[in-house]
Amino acid sequence: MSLMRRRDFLALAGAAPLAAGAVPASKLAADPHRPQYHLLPAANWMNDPNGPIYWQGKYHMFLQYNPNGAFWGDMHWAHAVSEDMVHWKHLPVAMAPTPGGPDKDGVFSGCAVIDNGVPTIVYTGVNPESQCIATSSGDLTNWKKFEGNPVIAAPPKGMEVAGFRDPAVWKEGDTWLMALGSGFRGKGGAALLYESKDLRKWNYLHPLVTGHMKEGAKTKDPVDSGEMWECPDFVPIDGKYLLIISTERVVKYLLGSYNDRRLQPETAGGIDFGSYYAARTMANTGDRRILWGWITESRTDVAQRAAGWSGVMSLPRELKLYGSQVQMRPAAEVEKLRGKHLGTEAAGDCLEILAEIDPGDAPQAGLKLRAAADGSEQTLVYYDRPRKLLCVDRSKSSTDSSPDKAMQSGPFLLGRGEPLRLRIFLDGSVVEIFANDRFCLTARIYPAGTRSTGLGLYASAGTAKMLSFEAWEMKPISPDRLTS
Ligand code: DQQ
Repeated sequence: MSLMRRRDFLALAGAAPLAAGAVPASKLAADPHRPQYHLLPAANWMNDPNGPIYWQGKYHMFLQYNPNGAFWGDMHWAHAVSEDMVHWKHLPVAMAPTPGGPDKDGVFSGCAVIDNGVPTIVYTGVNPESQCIATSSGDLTNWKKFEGNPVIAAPPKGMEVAGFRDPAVWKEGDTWLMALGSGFRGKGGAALLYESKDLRKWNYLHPLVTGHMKEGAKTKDPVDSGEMWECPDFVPIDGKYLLIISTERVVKYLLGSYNDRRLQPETAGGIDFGSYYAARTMANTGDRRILWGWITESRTDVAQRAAGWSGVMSLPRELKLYGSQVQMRPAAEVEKLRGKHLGTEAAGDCLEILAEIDPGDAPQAGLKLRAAADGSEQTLVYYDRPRKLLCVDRSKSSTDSSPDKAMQSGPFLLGRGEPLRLRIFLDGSVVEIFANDRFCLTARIYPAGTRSTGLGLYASAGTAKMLSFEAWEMKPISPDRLTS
C-alpha cells in the first residue's frame, strides 16, 4: 500500500474507539504487518472460522475470538457480515461463555445450519468438551442458547477419546448428521458420526472414518501426533464426498465415496501446506463450496501481544473437483478488490500477482517477493523440480531475528511442458499462494524494512522464463473492521 493510502486509512481509524486489549487504534492502523484486505477483528486474538453461512442474502462469518488481548483464551464467537464475501462489517460478539453453563470455559468451534427456517449454531462448550446449540433469527445478531444444553454431554460410554469437539452438521432427508472431531487413544484421529431428528437429541452411530497417528509419536498434544482430528468438515463435491480435517498442524483432506454413512477414502491430500488451520466450508451456498481458514502467526507470543492483534481469516477459496484432485481457486469475488493494474514494474506489500513461468532447465524457479534493493530481505516462492516441491524460503524474509523463518513446502509436480502458474496475494505479513489451481500454501513473513517491496523472477540456475506477468494493487476493505 502506498504511504498516502495507509495515512488515509489511519485517519479514518483514528476515530475508532480503543478496542479492549489496549493497543491504540492508530498503532494498529499504522502497523505494516497488519493485513489491509483480509478479514480480521478490530484488535485482539482470532482463530478458527466458525459457522460461516449464507443467510437472507448475506454472508455471515463467526470466528473464535478473545476480547481480552492478542493471545488465545476465553473463547467467544465474534461476528462479521458481508454482501460479497470480501467487504466485511463487524457486528457485536455473537456468543460469550455463560457463567455456570456448559460453555463457561469457552465457546469453542462449530457450525451453523438452518433448521426449518431457524438459524441454529451447533458448537462445543468447555470444560468438559460437550456439544451445545443456540438459535437466532433475522440478522443473526442475537443468539439464544438452548436451556437443555449440552445436547451431547460426553463421548459414548466406554470410548476412550483423545478429544471431543468441533461439530459439523448436515441434513440427509429428514435426518441431521453430525461429524465430530475426535480420536481413539493410541490409535489415531476420527470423525465420530451422530444422528438426530431435531438437533437436540443425538444418537451415536459409528466413526464416519478413522485415521492413524504417527508411529511412536510422543507429543504432549494429541493433535500434534494425529491422535486427534480437529474441525472436521464433510461436504458432497462434484459426485464425491470430501472430509476436511485439521491435525498435525495442517489441514488435510480425504476424498471418496460415502455409503452406509461411512466415508471410503479414495484419495488424500493437503489443503494448505503453510500457516493455515481449522478450515471450514460455508453453509447454504448451493453448489458452491467456499472454504475459509485461519491464517496463523509466525511470530512470538510477545510480538503478537505487543502488536495487539493475532490471526487473520484467509480469502474465500472455491473448491471443485478436477478428476480425483481437489481444485482450489480464490472465489471470483476476490477480483473486486483489484485496484490499479500493474505490469512488470509492480512492487508492494498489498498486491495480487499472477505469473506464468516456464522453469526451463532451472532446478528451482519461481518468484522473489518483498525484496529489499540491497538484498538484505527477500522471500522466495519456487518450484523445486528435483524434489517435486513447491517451496517458500523465508530464511531472509526479515532482518528481525524473532519471527519463524523455517522453510515451508509441500508436494507439487508439474506435468511435462506445464508452466508454473502462481497466483499470490500479498497483504502486509500475509502471503497466500495458489499454484496451478491445485496447491495452496499460506505463509507469514514480517519484513523489517518498509522498502522491502521488490518483486522479480527467481531461478537458482538455468534458463527459467517469465511467460506472463500481471499484478494489481489491492484495495483495503472497509475501515468498519477497525470499529467493532
Ligand atoms: N480451536 C478451537 C477448538 C478447535 C481448535 C478452540 C482448532 O474448538 O479444536 O479455540 O484450532
